[in-house]
Formats: sequence, C-alpha cells, structure tokens
Amino acid sequence: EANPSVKDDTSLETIVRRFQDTMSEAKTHKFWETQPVGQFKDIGDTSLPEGPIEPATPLSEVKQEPYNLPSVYEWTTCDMNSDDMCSEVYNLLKNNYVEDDENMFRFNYSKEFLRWALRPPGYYQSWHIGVRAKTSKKLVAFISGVPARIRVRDEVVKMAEINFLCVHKKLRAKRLAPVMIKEVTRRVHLENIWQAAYTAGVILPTPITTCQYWHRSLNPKKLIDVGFSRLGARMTMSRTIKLYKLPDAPVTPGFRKMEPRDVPAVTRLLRNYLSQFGVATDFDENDVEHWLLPREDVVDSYLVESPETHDVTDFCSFYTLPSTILGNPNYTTLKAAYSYYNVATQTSFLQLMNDALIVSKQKGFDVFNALDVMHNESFLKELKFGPGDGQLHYYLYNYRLRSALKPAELGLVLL
Ligand code: MYA
Repeated sequence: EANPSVKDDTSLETIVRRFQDTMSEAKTHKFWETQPVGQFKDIGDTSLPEGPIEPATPLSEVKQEPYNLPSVYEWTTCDMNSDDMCSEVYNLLKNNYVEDDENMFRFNYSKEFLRWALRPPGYYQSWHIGVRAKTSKKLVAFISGVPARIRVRDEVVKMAEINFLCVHKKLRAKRLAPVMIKEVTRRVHLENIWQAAYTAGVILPTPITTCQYWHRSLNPKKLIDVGFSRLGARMTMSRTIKLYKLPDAPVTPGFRKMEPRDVPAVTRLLRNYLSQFGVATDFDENDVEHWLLPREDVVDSYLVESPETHDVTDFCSFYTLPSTILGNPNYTTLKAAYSYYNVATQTSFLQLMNDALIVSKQKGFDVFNALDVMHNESFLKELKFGPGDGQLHYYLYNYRLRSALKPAELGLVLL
C-alpha cells in the first residue's frame, strides 16, 4: 500500500523530473559516448582502474587548427581585460545562461565576478572561447576553462575547470555545444593538461557525485513575494519573518573580515581541512589570495582570530551570485550568497555559519545557499536551511573513479 505521507509531499513536477532523470540514463548520448568519461554501462565495474581513461599524447599530435563551426559562425578569443569584451560575455550570460526548472530565475553573474572567475593565477586567455555570427559579429555562444590543481585521493592532478557554457536561446539544439566542448578540450590539451572538472544541472555520463542545494531565507517576505519560497503550512508572514530573524552582528569573539596578511594562515587551515576529502581542490597561497581575499560584491571571507593567541582558528566564505527575477512587476533581482569554503576548528561549525548568515543578512542578501558538500550537512537543518529542488552533478573528464563519492566526501566548490 502506498504511504500517503510520502505521496502527499511529492508534487507532480517532482515525480515527472525524477522520472526524466531516470530515463536520461537510459537515453543515448551521441556526443558523450565518444568522450573519455565514465560511461553508464561501466557503473559498478570495479575491475576498471582508477585514474586517466586515455593517456596523454605528445603535444605534436594535438590538432593544430580549431574545429569547424557551421559556416555562418566564427571563433573568437575573449579578452576579459577588455571592458567591451567582458560586457559582451556578461550580456550573453545575463540573457541566456542557467535558469531554474520553472524559468522564474536566471543567474546574473556580474562583470567583476566573471573577471575574477576567469583570471585566476596562471589563467590562459585562449581558454575563454566565444562564437560570433560572421555577418553581425554578435557573440552567440561561450565556454571557458581555468587551470586548477585538484587532488583525487592521493594524486594531485592538473585540470581545467570548465564553466559558463552557454548557447544563445535561438541557437539551441543545433549541436553547437559538442563542437565548443571539443574546441576547449583541444586548447586545454595544447597546454599539456588532460583532465577537467565541471558541474551541471543535467545528468550526463557519469557524475562522480550528485549534490543538493539548500537555501536559508534571509529576507523571507521577498522570497515568498517573488515565488522563490512558499509560506509554510500553518505559518503566517509575521511568524515566518520571526522564524528567520538573526542577530544584528556576529557573536563569535575575534570574528573579522579576512585581510591580505591572513593568506598564509588561511592557506594552512584550508589545506589541512581539505586533505580529508576524496576529491578536493589543492589550494596554495597564490590560489587563496585570488579565490578567497574579499572582493566587494564578488567574494566575502571572514575568520576567527583568537583574542588570546591571535591564531586564525576558523574561516568561512561565500560568493555573490544574483539571479534575475523573470517577469515580476515588483522585483528584478534576487540577491543570493553561495557558501564557498568553510573550516571550523575552535568555534562550533554551527556558530561559525550562523555568523556567516548574520553578515550576509547585514550585506543585504535575500538568501544564503549551500550545497551538501564537505561537512555542510552538520549545520544545514539546524540553521533553518530548507532543501531546494535543484540538484548539481559533479563530473571529471578523462579521470575514472572506481565508485561514486558521497557529497560529504567532496571538497570542491565550482562557481
Ligand atoms: S554547466 C552550465 C550549462 N549552461 C546552461 O545550462 C545555460 C543554458 N543552456 C544552454 O546554453 C545550452 O542548453 C547548452 C547546450 C550550451 C548547455 N554540459 O548544442 P546542443 C550536451 C555538458 O544541441 P544545446 C557548464 O557550464 C547534451 O547532452 N554537455 O545542445 C559546465 C548533448 O550531448 P549528447 C551538455 O542545448 C559545462 C549535446 O550537449 C550540457 O543547444 C561543462 C547537445 O548539444 C552541459 N551542461 O546546448 C562542459 N548540456 O547527445 C563539458 C547539454 O551526448 C566540459 N549537453 O547527450 C568537458 C571537459 C572539457 C575539457 C577537457 C580538457 C581535458
């Protein structure tokens, strides 16, 4: 007999989406079946070795010319130092990038954010790849990579992190994406790098793990007004506002913004913390300086400096990623903070993250989002995060894991 309580809290949309997810595994992937990625048919085959699926080839064997695009389009390399080029990428993404399942919200990464995300230490301009319409010169598609060191078990592997794949809405389903993926792969190979990491909301062959987004309301009235959340059963607006109320200032003594002088201590703290996860980013001081020093409206980092010893004992960070609210007469933008890397050694993880919520509320964010990666599970429910309906799948290119990870075994957050 069906369990009515399970049936009741499962909407038709959820059932349909789960069914589609299941079917997409059975579906053929004309492009992905040709790529060195874990294939669905190999799931559970523990005889396959862990590590690169294909060996690196001599650089002289890497194709020297770009892949062919349909004749009306041409490749362009995007110089993110140029304001004009940066604006073109920004506008393409603002109008055509990722939306939620119900098409109510669309990511609106800021120009400063894109500059930060695409120019880390050692970045390659050749990995910032655009496609233009030949006649109008309009930018119609984009894909990017940045270099990163990612540790898989005991091995630190040089990889490309691939992000911001976007094809203009009017040019969808024309198989442009596979050509763009092949072209970025070629340009990554030219730098003698043979692996990549990426995330997507869609299921492809084959996720190394599947994470869930959780959301903590900071401005519940607005979130309800714009349809991001719903008033709970037996809840009024005023009870809801009270439920999510936070103190005006952080409570942990010694809690302050990270500064340049903190880079060595934060690097030690993070490296030590991340060493316990099966797959994790391998940050050195240069990376920490780039990825974690606060940048206004891009990334925020706070730490706890012990008032007695002046040691840096705890750290939390989040990045700024607003979404455009589509078709709402009263609001245009949802201000969201996304949990990035957090480490607690002396402060309780709960109190540390509550302080992160407090400062993000003070900064005017409407919602604080976090994935169930690393030790995040331990604070989500208690700090009144609710599970979202979006899933995020993590992938490696040309690197096989013998078995999938749990989200809590992942120490990697992509933007
Ligand atoms: S994830 C964010 C992706 N962007 C969006 O969701 C924005 C809105 N959507 C779009 O702009 C388009 O729908 C996109 C697809 C561009 C996504 N990742 O051209 P098509 C496969 C990988 O006809 P379109 C992010 O940025 C699909 O399964 N593959 O389709 C990380 C099918 O292949 P197959 C995807 O809808 C990106 C083929 O493309 C994705 O017009 C990581 C259809 O092509 C996706 N998100 O365009 C990229 N969506 O038949 C991989 C669809 O086989 C990097 N597809 O199923 C791999 C590593 C490369 C470097 C390696 C170095 C060594």
